[in-house]
Amino acid sequence: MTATSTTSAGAVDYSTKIPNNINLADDSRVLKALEQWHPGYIDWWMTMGPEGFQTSDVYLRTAISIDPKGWAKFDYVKMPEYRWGILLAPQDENRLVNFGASRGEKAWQEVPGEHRASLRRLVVVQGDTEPASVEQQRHLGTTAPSLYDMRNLFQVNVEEGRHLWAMVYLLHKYFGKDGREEADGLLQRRSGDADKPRMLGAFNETTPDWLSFFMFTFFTDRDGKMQLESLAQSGFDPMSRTCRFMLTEEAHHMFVGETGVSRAIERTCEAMKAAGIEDPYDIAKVRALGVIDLPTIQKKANLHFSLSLDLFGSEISTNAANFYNGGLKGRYMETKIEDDHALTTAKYPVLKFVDGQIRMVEEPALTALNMRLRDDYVKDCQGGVNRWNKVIEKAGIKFALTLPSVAFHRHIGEFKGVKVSPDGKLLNETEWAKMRDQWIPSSDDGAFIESLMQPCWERGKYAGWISAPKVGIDNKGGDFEYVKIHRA
Ligand code: BYC
Ligand code: FE
Ligand code: FE
Repeated sequence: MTATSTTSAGAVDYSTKIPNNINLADDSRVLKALEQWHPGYIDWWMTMGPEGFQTSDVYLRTAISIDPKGWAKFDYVKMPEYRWGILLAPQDENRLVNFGASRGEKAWQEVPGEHRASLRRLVVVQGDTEPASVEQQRHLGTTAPSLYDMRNLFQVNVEEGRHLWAMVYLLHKYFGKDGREEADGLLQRRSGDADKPRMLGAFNETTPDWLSFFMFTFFTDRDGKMQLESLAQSGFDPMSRTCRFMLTEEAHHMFVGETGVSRAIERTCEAMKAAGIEDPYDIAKVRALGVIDLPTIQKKANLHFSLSLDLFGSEISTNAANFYNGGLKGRYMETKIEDDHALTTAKYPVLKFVDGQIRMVEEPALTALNMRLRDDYVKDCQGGVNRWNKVIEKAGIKFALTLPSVAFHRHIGEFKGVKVSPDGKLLNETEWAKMRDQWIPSSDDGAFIESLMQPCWERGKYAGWISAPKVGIDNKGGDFEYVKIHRA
């Protein structure tokens, strides 16, 4: 890798311990703070990162520039030696605060005092999810269905690690002593820990198998995309710049999820066809083929969709209103929307639980911003589901995956505490208990999927429940040795 001493034209300086494109060498205070944080990070990575593969050589991409064209370089890397760095999209001198009460001001290069606590909160919540996902996924390497998939898992993991670095940089650079404390806290909480859990619900759930991993990267990384898109609108320019670069990495995570589920579906349909099974609900027969039946794939989608919806917070939120009014967190595609960007009088329809009924209610748009972002998210999810259904349709099988009602299986917001079916009907506890296992993976479903999770680490081979990808990574074939396994 060539080291560059300047950081012009988006190039990343790899000559320093912490690669960056922000002239960190000239900012000795922050450099020192990050160098002090680094060993704790490596410690965390070694104990909570991919278990059993820390000495393997993984064909990873590393960012060498933030130039949209050709920013990545591929090579074999041992994960603990991955060059996690600080990469920000270029600064635009003319950028403005584009929404809220300060609309029209020059974008802030420092944290406005009155927004300090809110901004720090947003940075910490965002930062907390990144290591959480690595922790959730740490056992998956052992059951990888191919070297290709294993490599994709590890690519996602190192990039989530870098996303943590991105938020830690903001904390160290802009939030002083309490920023440093928060940065340390990010290495102390643990996904699923009873005493020190991660901050948001979905990040304390387990990711027990590869279908869950693909659903997670499809549904939950997509929440990541939506949240980063709204933070990329921030009037606090360093936040915007760092999120903009993170979004370029996020695209690959969602690709891994969408194609992973798609390949599982494809393999199931193919096996059903070959065995002459027409009925997708003939679950015993389908499972006997060693593939995941489509109704179980639907259940996994129901689970991960509902958990991910919880990540948007309450439908009606004064936090969201304050974040927007303060110019800290915008809407998806904020600058493309044609309105006053202040939302002082606008209304927005919100699905609520009122008088024992599920109803659409007009609410002030400002407090309904979580709902709005969630609506944009649901649309984005639907596109992927439609592409999955094309695979099923092409195989000539009569089955379609659907997104459940947004009121189904919720733990945050309007619908927490009520039982609702995937098609949006209110249920009593008895009705719910009777149907639950038809809608959300049961322990039997989990055990069946687990039985399929046999490692398949031979070059060019794929586990029986998933088809080979259409194309490899970096123009390599499906039989490329994406991971050279040296077990620790
Ligand atoms: N679990 O006003 P409310 C990603 C709390 S994923 C637990 O309704 P608000 C990634 C809330 O904090 C993207 N607690 O919500 C993906 C608040 O507590 P306080 C991560 C929750 O504040 C895959 C209270 O309930 N980024 O990047 O409008 C792999 C009332 O909250 C939850 C972000 O989330 C929950 N689900 O919105 C790797 C962006 N929901 O303050 C990475 C930054 C709410 O009263 N975060 N609460 O103690 C935010 O914008 C907001 O914090 C939220 C919540 C959207 C999460
Ligand atoms: Fe991330
Ligand atoms: Fe991600």
